Amino acid sequence: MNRLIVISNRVSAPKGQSGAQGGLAVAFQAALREYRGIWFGWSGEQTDEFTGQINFQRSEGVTTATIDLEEQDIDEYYNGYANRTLWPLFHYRIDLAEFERGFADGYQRVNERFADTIRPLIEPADVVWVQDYHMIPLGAELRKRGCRNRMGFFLHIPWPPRRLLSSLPRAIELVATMFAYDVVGFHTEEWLEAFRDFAVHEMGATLAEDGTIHLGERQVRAIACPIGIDTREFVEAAASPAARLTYRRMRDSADGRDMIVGVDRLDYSKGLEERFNGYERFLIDHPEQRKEVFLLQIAPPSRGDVETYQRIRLQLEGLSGRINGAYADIDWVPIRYVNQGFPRHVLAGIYRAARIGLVTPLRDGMNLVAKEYVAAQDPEDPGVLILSRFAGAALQMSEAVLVNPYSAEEMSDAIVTALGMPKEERIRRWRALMDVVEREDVLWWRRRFTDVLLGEDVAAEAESGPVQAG
Ligand code: GDG
Repeated sequence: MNRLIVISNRVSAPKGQSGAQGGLAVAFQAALREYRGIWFGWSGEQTDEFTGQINFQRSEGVTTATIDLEEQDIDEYYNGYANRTLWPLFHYRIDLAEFERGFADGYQRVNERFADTIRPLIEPADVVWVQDYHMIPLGAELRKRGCRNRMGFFLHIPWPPRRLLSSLPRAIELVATMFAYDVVGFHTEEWLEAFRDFAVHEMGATLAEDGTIHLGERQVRAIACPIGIDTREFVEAAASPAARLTYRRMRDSADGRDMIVGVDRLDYSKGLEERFNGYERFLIDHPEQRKEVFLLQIAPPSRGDVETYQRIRLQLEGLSGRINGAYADIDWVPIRYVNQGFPRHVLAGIYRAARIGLVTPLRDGMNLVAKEYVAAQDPEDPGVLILSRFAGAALQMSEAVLVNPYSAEEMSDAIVTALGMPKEERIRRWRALMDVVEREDVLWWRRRFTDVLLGEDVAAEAESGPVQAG
């Protein structure tokens, strides 16, 4: 293969300058370590007038190329269409989705600007891999500019059910642009199935026997390919001096109590309000266990320019304050609510010190926190993962205690189950979970996607001969 060109909304700052990072950034640092190529995206900076000037940087074998965007682009494309239209809609929150033509126009304009800027950098043998919902039409824009390269697209968030997506103005036009790619990937079969359903029933696409989806002249191979974490790196992080120090600090401050931990970007899709309600239900129903536990919720703010995010922040401050006011004692508070991010090593130590990892998004493409929690555990005395059924990760992690995050009672029951779980069962469940986290890590993910993109999976099957029945 020639070079890999990865294109995403944001490009992670070179190592050493980064603070708290999203799942995508963490995944790519690991994925690009081995590849030659370019990682292209928005710098996160604003400029008075868009010039398309590219800022190249090289770090640890990865070249990053970034551009600045104008204020109007940021408002309409990023804060607008990406985060006020697509994000809520794709997370089944049509009540929060805003449909404004200006947002859609800005989204299209920025995708065209990305295409104009990156097109001259793409060489004939390069393979292009576009990431996520910010960049859906980019492939089609590159094709318009004569790009004949193999091109793939991966969606990191859920794909919504057909009837929900139909509420998006010009949904068909948007989805049609996905047929410019050779391969499109989703985390789970569920999201893949919903994509197929839309293509077939709303657009008249047809399914071929080999699984490709055909629309007019174009065909696309659609696959489920669940992302993982850099498991080895995370296991090492959990054994590092910084993690050990944090572990001891947490154990000391827990004062013999069991810690329940949640770590999420402050986002309504993560179900924090429902989580606090579920925890309160546990406190109400089990007064005898009250002072035996506490919940540490780490929630670094995100997308603070969008009003719904300011609102959820206020709601959570109110809710945690109310619960603490109602149940705290002079020597115990039920919730430690922390609005800041921590370095990964510190996070790893916190996970390890927690008896329960409480990961209860209302809807999540995958959820990497669930996997990090498992990877950080002590194999001899692991904690218990409570995981939402509606996280993509639940399909791989069936040995977690699975819950419906909308049900405070189920959440309360799950906490009781986890607190009372015998050590043998904890170890057995953890081993099964860790097997998946180790086997299907981020290296596996990127290899699987790029193999399909290059047609190497088919070549490998052909080489090993036909599969014998029986
Ligand atoms: C999207 C999809 C999908 C969080 N707080 C701190 C911190 N984090 C890190 C976690 C984890 C990452 O952020 C969050 O990843 P998630 O997967 O939970 O969620 P999203 O950011 O919503 O990511 C998601 C993902 O893309 C990948 O495809 O799984 O479904 O929504 O790695 O550790 N990291 C540090 N300090 C913090 O305080 N260092």
